[in-house]
Amino acid sequence: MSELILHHYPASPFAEKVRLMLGYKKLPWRSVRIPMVMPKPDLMALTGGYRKTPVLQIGADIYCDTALIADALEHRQALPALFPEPCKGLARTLAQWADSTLFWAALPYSTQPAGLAQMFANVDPAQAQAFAEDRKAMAVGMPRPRPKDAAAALKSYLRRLSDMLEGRDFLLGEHPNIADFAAYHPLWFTRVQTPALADILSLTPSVLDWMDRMAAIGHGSPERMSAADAVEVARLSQPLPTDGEYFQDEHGIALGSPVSISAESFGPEATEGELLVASRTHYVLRREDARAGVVHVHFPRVGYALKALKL
Ligand SMILES: N[C@@H](CCC(=O)N[C@@H](CS)C(=O)NCC(=O)O)C(=O)O
Repeated sequence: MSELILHHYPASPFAEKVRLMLGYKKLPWRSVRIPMVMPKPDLMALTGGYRKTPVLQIGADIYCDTALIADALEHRQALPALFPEPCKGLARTLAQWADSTLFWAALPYSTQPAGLAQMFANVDPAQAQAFAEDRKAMAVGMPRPRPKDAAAALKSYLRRLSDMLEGRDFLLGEHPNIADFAAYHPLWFTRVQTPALADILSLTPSVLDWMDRMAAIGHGSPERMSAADAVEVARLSQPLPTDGEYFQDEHGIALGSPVSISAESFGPEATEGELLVASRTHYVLRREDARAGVVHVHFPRVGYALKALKL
């Protein structure tokens, strides 16, 4: 079986979500460090355009977005479950709220000037400037709350999480599930990357205790791999067969058509390829890359726009 290769960088909250899920399932994994800003040529060889962090590679199969990466990990190893019965619909929905609403309160709060100053304290100012410009371009068209409004929203959300933790160790019971991993990473960012602003978490001590329990899960023991070696793994691998996948046509686009897929918000960079799979939950594009060879790039349906390419 091909190794799990995570393309990520340490300060990425969405990557922290996946690192902990890998640790929770005790799955062995390889760690490839990617740049925090564009350009990302080695990642592009695999994804063909998608530039967000993290990306999971299994041989010549490339999984974009942590919602889909969670499904891929569950498929790889069912237990302990990220989507346990009977609350998997609730857990997925709570996770979606956390990855969007909670994340987009915690991030603007943490990246106000005092937080950015701490994040980039030991870094060349040109790098901090490049980061700010890169993220501004990614967030084009997105409303950004002012720090005080973000703080007010974040306090409300922390109280909601605190309410959920009354009488139990994790958000929906005695074990963590996808909702815990999704709610944890935006708060991890505030606590670990911008501690100057982390006092906000002390207002809800039960949330802090839960964060300690989540942190204790750990990342397992990843082994480093170079980006060039990861591209070579893709080149030497065959993508998994996709025949027999259910086809749900929402767009009037036949399988085999040239298409593009892009995130609906934050980071408009598209991946282009041949539509191989459009199941109820995900898409697979086939693309051929000069360095990586034939790769299959996987995206979730939710949050992504599928468009036919006019040739
Ligand atoms: N919906 C995506 C969001 C991923 C995301 O926004 N990641 C941030 C880092 S935490 C990002 O890509 N930032 C820009 C970059 O790393 O290039 C997911 O669940 O994977």
